[in-house]
Amino acid sequence: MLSLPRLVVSALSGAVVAVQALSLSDVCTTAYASAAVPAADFLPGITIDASSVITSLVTNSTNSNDWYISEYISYCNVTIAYSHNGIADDLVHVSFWVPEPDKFENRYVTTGGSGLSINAGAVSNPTGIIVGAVSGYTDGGFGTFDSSWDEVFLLANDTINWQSVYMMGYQAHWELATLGKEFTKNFFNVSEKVYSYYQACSEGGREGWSQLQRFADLFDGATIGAPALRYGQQQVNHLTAAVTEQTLGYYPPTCELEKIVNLTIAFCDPLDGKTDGVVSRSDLCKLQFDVNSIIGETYYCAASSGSSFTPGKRQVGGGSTTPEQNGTITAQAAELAQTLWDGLHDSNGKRTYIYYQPGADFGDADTTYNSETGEWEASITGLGGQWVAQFLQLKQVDNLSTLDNVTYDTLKEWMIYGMQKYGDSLQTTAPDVSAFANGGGKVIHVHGEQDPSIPAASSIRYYESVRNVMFPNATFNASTESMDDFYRLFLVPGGAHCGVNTDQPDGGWPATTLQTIIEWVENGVAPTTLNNTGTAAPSLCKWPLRPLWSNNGTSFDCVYDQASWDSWMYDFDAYTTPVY
Ligand SMILES: *[C@@H]1O[C@H](CO)[C@@H](O)[C@H](O)[C@H]1NC(C)=O
Ligand SMILES: *[C@@H]1O[C@H](CO)[C@@H](O)[C@H](O)[C@H]1NC(C)=O
Ligand SMILES: *[C@@H]1O[C@H](CO)[C@@H](O)[C@H](O)[C@H]1NC(C)=O
Ligand SMILES: *[C@@H]1O[C@H](CO)[C@@H](O)[C@H](O)[C@H]1NC(C)=O
Ligand SMILES: *[C@@H]1O[C@H](CO)[C@@H](O)[C@H](O)[C@H]1NC(C)=O
Ligand SMILES: *[C@@H]1O[C@H](CO)[C@@H](O)[C@H](O)[C@H]1NC(C)=O
Ligand SMILES: *[C@@H]1O[C@H](CO)[C@@H](O)[C@H](O)[C@H]1NC(C)=O
Ligand SMILES: *[C@@H]1O[C@H](CO)[C@@H](O)[C@H](O)[C@H]1NC(C)=O
Ligand SMILES: *[C@@H]1O[C@H](CO)[C@@H](O)[C@H](O)[C@H]1NC(C)=O
Ligand SMILES: *[C@@H]1O[C@H](CO)[C@@H](O)[C@H](O)[C@H]1NC(C)=O
Ligand SMILES: *[C@@H]1O[C@H](CO)[C@@H](O)[C@H](O)[C@H]1NC(C)=O
Ligand SMILES: *[C@@H]1O[C@H](CO)[C@@H](O)[C@H](O)[C@H]1NC(C)=O
Ligand SMILES: [Ca+2]
Repeated sequence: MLSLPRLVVSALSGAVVAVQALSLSDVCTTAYASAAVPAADFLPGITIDASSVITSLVTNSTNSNDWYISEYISYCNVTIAYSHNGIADDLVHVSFWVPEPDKFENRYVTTGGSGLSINAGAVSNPTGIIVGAVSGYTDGGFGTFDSSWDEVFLLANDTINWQSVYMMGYQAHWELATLGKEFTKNFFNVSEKVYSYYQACSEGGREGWSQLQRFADLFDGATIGAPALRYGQQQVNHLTAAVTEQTLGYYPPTCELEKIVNLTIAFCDPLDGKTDGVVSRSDLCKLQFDVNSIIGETYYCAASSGSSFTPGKRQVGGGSTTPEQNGTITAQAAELAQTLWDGLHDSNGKRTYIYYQPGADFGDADTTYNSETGEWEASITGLGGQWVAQFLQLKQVDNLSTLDNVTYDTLKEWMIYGMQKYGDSLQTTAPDVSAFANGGGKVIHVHGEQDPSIPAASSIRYYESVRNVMFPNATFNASTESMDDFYRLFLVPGGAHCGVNTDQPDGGWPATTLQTIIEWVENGVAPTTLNNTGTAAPSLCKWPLRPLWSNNGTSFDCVYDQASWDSWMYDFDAYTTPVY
């Protein structure tokens, strides 16, 4: 409930004579917004500059993103700057989008970033306005809202800007949401609790978990997609495909990989009980598809010209110019695909990491065509090459120059080095979230089952780590019930990285997840399934249940399947310490 109504009631001579709604333009002024800014010393260690406030009224704008159903929205964009005491030239900007007063529902929502960015700006933020929330994002102190973290990570070759690491890791989001909740209360005169939520995917998903793992009361609910957890492993894993090609000595033409994906989808689509162009059961695909069965199949792709690469932004798929390609799938390509699906192993055959599910696009494995030699060559993926060169080797460059001498064991060393170096900032795998759970917090976690950039099995591993650490003595069913009290995981059949898969469009994406978590938090309605836009998967099954069609694709069920569950479990025996 609001302490003051959203309508301003003017009383004259004791009688109500006028009821006038406050409009957005009434409150979207520097004077009004500045008065709502928390006191300068509201947070320890921080000085908030109320004179920095800038407001702008945005009317009838629209944006689109698979995470919400687009609407025309109006909001007041309020930016506020603050600085950390004792750090020279420190300036952090936060932006709060304020909804129209008659649409405000006593909520605050934070959105997060992707790739090496701490915000996804105008693309993610409408999700909060749509549910009647003040919606916030931060620039992390990296310069402007468009600056990405890598621009400020090094002060010089070999000198880390550690403040930026901790801001990116978790600090900036805690500051943003703590300020955002207070600003929201002040702006709308709310004396009671403002419900607070988080929604973001990929790096933004990692940022979300970084908060739930540390700050029990910051968010009442979070919807988190495909989080870049196990950061030390995750970033280096983008190099696994190129190093595997180098190790096996085979660089497949891009068309050959595309054809393998197409034939994998064709074989695995019906395994879920319905032939609809969507691999809803990539686990059955993993168990049943024999890639050697497609050796000799023909492929053809017309020549194409490529797109350019944007540093710091996640890139999936090849960007190079390719010639016409006409050939047959080779035994080497089949071996490469199987080796990738098996996941990274060190030279002793010990499991070091996991890969994407069969049927997912082979983006990381895409080669580059060298028009001078007429040969296909390994290509170093943007995030993988940059991570090692800049964040591990600490050079002001945005790519590795070569993979010469890089072996599976080198990848393992890099993974361990990154995990240790950034263990308390970026790794984000702390499995005991009992403070969040006991405080009544709820989290809906989703992951595209055919994600080609963060393995779906990564999310399952984290869920199972939380289960094992928090409920070590409970039976499987009892611990599932305990997990259900606060943490529900849904895989999106056919889903790609944080959105609909162009190879399997009918898999769809859940577009009302924030509304669902609000229902759970505010009304106690916990989701047994998740609404989805895809026709192939009308609703999403809650892990550990898996989708299955029967009666020739007419009945849909969520079932438990032990062999499938087992196929998602991995023993990371390359490490001597636990990797959650
Ligand atoms: C918002 O913009 C759309 C597209 O230009 C237009 O159709 C709609 O009428 C506008 N709505 C309002 C309230 O101005
Ligand atoms: C919000 O205002 C800030 C400061 O003027 C500006 O940098 C930012 O681009 C604005 N965002 C939107 C979405 O209008
Ligand atoms: C909040 O309270 C102040 C002071 O009473 C008032 O001027 C302002 O209009 C109120 N704002 C809203 C959104 O109700
Ligand atoms: C793979 O399938 C897609 C969608 O049907 C098609 O556009 C593409 O040409 C196919 N690729 C190959 C190499 O056959
Ligand atoms: C591909 O090559 C084969 C054998 O050389 C040829 O028969 C076929 O027509 C070619 N296909 C295309 C689309 O060029
Ligand atoms: C990184 O450098 C390698 C080797 O020069 C090159 O093959 C690759 O395309 C580069 N990657 C990016 C994302 O620039
Ligand atoms: C930083 O290191 C890179 C890679 O070794 C080198 O190319 C560059 O010149 C160095 N920059 C400075 C300012 O020394
Ligand atoms: C790879 O190893 C060889 C043999 O030790 C060495 O000569 C070469 O310089 C190394 N290449 C790189 C890029 O480190
Ligand atoms: C699990 O059981 C062990 C052995 O009985 C006991 O020491 C431990 O406290 C239990 N853990 C929990 C979380 O209940
Ligand atoms: C565990 O739950 C599943 C699914 O609800 C059920 O089929 C199974 O019988 C339960 N197992 C035990 C041991 O209760
Ligand atoms: C999910 O779908 C059901 C059935 O169409 C609908 O009643 C419900 O409101 C939807 N939930 C959300 C959060 O959109
Ligand atoms: C199964 O469904 C497909 C597609 O609707 C249909 O073509 C086929 O005849 C059905 N098969 C049986 C045995 O009913
Ligand atoms: Ca199917």
